[in-house]
Amino acid sequence: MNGQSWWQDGAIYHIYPRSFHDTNGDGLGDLRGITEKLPYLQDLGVDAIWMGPVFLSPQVDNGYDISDYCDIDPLFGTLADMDELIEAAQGRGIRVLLDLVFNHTSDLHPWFVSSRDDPRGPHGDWYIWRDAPPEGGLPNNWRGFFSLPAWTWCPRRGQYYLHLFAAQQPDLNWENPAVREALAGVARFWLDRGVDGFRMDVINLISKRQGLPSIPPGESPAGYFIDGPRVLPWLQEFRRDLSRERKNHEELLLVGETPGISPEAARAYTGGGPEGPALDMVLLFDHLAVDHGPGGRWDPRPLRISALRQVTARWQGELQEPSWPSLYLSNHDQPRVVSRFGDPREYRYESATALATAFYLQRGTPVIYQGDEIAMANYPLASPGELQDIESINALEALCAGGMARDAAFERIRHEARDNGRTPFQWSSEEQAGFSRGEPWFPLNPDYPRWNARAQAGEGAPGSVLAFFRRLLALRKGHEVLRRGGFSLVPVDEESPLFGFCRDLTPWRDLGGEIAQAGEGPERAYIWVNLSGSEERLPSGAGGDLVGEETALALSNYSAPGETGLLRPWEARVYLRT
Ligand code: ISL
Ligand code: CA
Repeated sequence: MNGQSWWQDGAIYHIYPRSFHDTNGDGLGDLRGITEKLPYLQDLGVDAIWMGPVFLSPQVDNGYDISDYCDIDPLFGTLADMDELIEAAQGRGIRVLLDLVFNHTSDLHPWFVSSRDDPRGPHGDWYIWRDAPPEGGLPNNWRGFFSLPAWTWCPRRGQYYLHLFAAQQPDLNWENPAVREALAGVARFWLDRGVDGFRMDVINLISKRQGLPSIPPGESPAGYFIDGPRVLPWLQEFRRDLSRERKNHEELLLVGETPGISPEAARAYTGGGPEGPALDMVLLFDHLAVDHGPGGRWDPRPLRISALRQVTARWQGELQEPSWPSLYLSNHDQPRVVSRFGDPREYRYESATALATAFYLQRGTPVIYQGDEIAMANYPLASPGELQDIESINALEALCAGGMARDAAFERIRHEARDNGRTPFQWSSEEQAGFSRGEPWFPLNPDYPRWNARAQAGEGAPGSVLAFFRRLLALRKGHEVLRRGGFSLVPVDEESPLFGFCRDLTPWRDLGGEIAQAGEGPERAYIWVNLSGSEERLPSGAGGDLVGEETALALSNYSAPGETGLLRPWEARVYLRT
């Protein structure tokens, strides 16, 4: 429930379990590995962990294809390991969020097996089945997220089934109340074991337009399978269901992962109502499209900083009270942010810390992806054979099938491949970076001897991104204006690489344009970040000249003091007026 909630004050750390820490030498991170590293996370200053799916799964999509929601995959450990992790984390003041993948199951889930084998049985209607159209072809023209048509023929049942992801990830039929009840039961199972909330995978895809009509050419899937008609009532029902049974239900955190979401839908899902919001936050995607060309994700372009400013101002403006934004720069589906928006060669420390300052001090809850706090970079993918992720492999094939030469296609894929951000965590300069005693499931980034957590551990370690993250999170925690204050972007020239904004405790006022002006307030913060490798002068007027007069420098990613109105390459400064 919005208001005075722990997650608005806190920060979330996103763990990709198979790549975090391996304790039994099988090359895959595990639950015990997370438990072992809790002191590291406590030191960093995070308030919750969200871990990717660790449930029983054939691992076609690294755990996003679940065959039993209420059991742990032996790859990661046991239910007892999970209980231990929950207790140990909470004992250190760290809450635990699980990843619920409720749009689809694995095709090996007993529900799907039963649905496939017995159309008239108890699960016959639990998935989305359609007859082959008499005129041939597929039931409609929907294409899924993994470069595939969204339908697969099932000879056994003699029908097609819908899947917005891999064929091994059939979509559940949420129209059936028994499905919704079963899923709520799964959530209750985990709440009873003590977890504090959930990240809900692609939750705005659960409702499909009635009749499943084809999408007219040129139209977006919005309203067809994105933000469909019943997402909101179903989520409200889900929240009600969980809240009824939970004593401290206002503490329960529900975060929706919502690709392609519209501002209206985002406000509807998070915007309150008599029983509180359906979701507390949503994970947005527009800021991760600012380096995409017209061909989308597989058409990478240089970062457009003006677009980043625009998208930020737009969504900060859209998600006013009672909505609350989440702030993230990368995750297990994205390339590493320092490689993508920063300069990993010349200014790795500076650009990693600058980007963190520009994002995590906006209004909202930081969601930090494992490894970003030590500036982990993209894996140097050299050939298609190194790709392991189903999305990239399918996309490569699709580009080639469309007539692109294989080399050219791979060149596009390697920038954005999800594998980039999935390499094992770099704990130390020891063998296998201290990640595992065995052979890791995916090779380590060869830069680990220099870029690892141990090398950055000391408070005074020069060029320590980790130490900077600690200071950043502590600063946010220590100042109400950085947690609760309103946000206004400071205008700069279109071509400027500067990213500047003000946080202010007076209520946000829309002055009609992209920019709202900060009002009078007891506490105010100015954040200025240079997203380039050249020196940049702060603009005069509109905030730039306020810096330094009545304000004090509270944080900077350079140790030597600089000139007041001039930012050095990738310099980030936080000024506070108290
Ligand atoms: O990021 C993406 C598009 O830009 C997609 O790769 C991603 O599949 C989409 O955002 C949904 O992601 C979530 O659901 C998928 C799973 O593969 C992702 O790992 C998960 O985060 C299907 O469950
Ligand atoms: Ca292991």
